[in-house]
Amino acid sequence: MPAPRTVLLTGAAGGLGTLMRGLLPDYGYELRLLDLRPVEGEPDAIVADLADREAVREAVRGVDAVIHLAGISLESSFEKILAANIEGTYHLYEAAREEGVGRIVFASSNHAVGYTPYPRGDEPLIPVGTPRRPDTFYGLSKCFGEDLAQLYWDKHGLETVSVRIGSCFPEPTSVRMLSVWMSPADGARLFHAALTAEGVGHTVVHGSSDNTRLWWDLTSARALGYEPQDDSEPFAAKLVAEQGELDPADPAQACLGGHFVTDPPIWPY
Ligand code: NAI
Ligand code: 15L
Repeated sequence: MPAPRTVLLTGAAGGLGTLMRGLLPDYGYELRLLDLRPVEGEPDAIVADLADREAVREAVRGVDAVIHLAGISLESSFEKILAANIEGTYHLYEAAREEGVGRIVFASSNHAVGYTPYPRGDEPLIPVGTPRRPDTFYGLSKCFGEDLAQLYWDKHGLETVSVRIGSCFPEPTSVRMLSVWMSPADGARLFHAALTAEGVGHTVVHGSSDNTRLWWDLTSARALGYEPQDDSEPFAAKLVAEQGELDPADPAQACLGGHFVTDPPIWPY
């Protein structure tokens, strides 16, 4: 696949979309933007709902690849998740297939496997092939997205890198996030690797920085050429002083997905 240049960024008005709008142009990409909401300072952004199949098809027409961030990014009702994350992602894949787009980078989430206990002591890092254990309807929708990606690769030759993102924010804000944090700069490095690596088929990778307290294995991400440069540890002393170390005896602090495993999820996480 020739290196992509024009990339559709869905969810461009959101937190991660805003960070990536700032960082990805430095890698030489021309971004086409889409969101349900207007994108501040971007009058040319496409304002459309993923429910609008014609608009989605028009949005993907002529792009080399898609970074798919749009959707509901926390737990919600099943009906809302169904429309935005499940049907919406299906509409995007159908549009990409119809328009001959070669690759999608799909924003999956740690919450697809959120009930997985994080490693204790010397236990091995969580492998990317760990069984799915969604912690919410939201996490379930990310399992669907990963399986949809596999189907479209096997059946239609449309490639995807599914990035199970940990927590991509300017700084980690909880002790849990120290283990799953992906700095925005590392996020851009990983998305760039996912867009340019050869022959990815459908590859699932963990999305985080090279954190001292890392919980999961980054081998498949590194195999794409991703070389994380950041580590959350400089934020650790302050967060641990404020919040204490995680208590694995507390169900809300025992798993990869943190408070998402509780019913209902406890915010903040
Ligand atoms: P966000 O909630 O800030 O942004 C999501 C954007 O999608 C919003 O601007 C929203 O308007 C748009 N959107 C929602 N429904 C839509 C629809 N039906 N049609 C078109 N646009 C729609 O979320 P954030 O943090 O930027 O996350 C982006 C993606 O990455 C999400 O898919 C999220 O699940 C995933 N992710 C993010 C993580 C993070 O740490 N930020 C961690 C794991 C996954
Ligand atoms: C996610 O999947 C969410 O989209 C994001 O807002 C954070 O909650 C992140 O996971 C996390 O687990 O910290």
